[in-house]
Amino acid sequence: MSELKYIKKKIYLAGHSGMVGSAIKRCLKKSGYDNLVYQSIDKLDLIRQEKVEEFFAHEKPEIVIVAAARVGGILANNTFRAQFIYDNLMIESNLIHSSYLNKVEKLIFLGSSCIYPKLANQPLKEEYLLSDYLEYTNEPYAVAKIAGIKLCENYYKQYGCNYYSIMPTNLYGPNDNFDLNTSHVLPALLRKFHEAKMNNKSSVTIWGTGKPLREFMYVDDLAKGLCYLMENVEAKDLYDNNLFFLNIGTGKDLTIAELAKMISEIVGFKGDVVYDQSKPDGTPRKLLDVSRINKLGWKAKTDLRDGIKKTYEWFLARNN
Ligand code: GFB
Repeated sequence: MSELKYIKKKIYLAGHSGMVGSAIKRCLKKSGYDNLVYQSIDKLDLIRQEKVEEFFAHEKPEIVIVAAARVGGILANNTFRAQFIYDNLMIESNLIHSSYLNKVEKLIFLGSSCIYPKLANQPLKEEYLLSDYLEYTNEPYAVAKIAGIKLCENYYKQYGCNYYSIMPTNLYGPNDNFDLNTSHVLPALLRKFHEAKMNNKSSVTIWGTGKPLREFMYVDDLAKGLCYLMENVEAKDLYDNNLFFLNIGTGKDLTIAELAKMISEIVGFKGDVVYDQSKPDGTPRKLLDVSRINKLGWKAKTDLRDGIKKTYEWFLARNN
């Protein structure tokens, strides 16, 4: 007999082709969950309520993981502001409500550490949610993600649904987006330093002042954490203890300038770094307090330098 209580359940993984979803898919398959369903966006547009309802009525999943979202780095968030709020509100509302209508047994919703107030005390404890104003560059995305947390919480409170949210820190790894206009900082810097080295450039330009602090977690760690929580933590374990979601991160951060140094060493770029201060810094710091998830028995394992090396290998294999 298997020790995993959900091993036979039909799991619908929304967002299976993105960086996060594909890591969760790898982890579930490796752990032996083989009753997975997923659907590509051309077959199922999660923004369309009717389509999502039809899909759920037909597939009848027992567990739902919400890794589908419109995501991007600081510039994409600040530019496509309407799309970031609309798409994310629609996707999560459709998935959570359809789960309720179809009696899904368990749902885990993935948010982001940008839900916290811009100037909150550090490290960010779960209870700091909604205690002050948000960072402007990603306010639309953050408001949508906060709505997702509140959907889960209140579907539990009113209907008893076993739904809860986890808030990952900044993630990186295989299948990340390396488009310089829409990506997050870590893949952007890997690509910039790599291309500068290949083209014998004397400098690389990075955005902002280099002073903001960020925490980065390898996406396979997030996937392992999610699989662990799926098996071991139920909604009532959180809500009955006045916890409305769980942070998931490494608990360590570094400045963007330090990150740039680390990436330039890994890539082998020897030139200078130039700061383009016309670009925004975003929030000064967002380090998650991970003591709650650690107490529940889970810790991130991958060292940042090792994770960046693996990501660079993946990038090279795709780009050579
Ligand atoms: O990763 P990133 O785009 O997003 O930027 P956030 C982090 C920091 O890196 C900012 C700086 O201070 C950027 O100015 N940076 C330096 C760069 N060079 C670059 C570059 O070439 N590209 C990028 N993208 N940044 C996002 C949120 O915030 O993080 C989302 O907008 C989400 O909502 C996500 O929460 C995890 O960490 O500032």
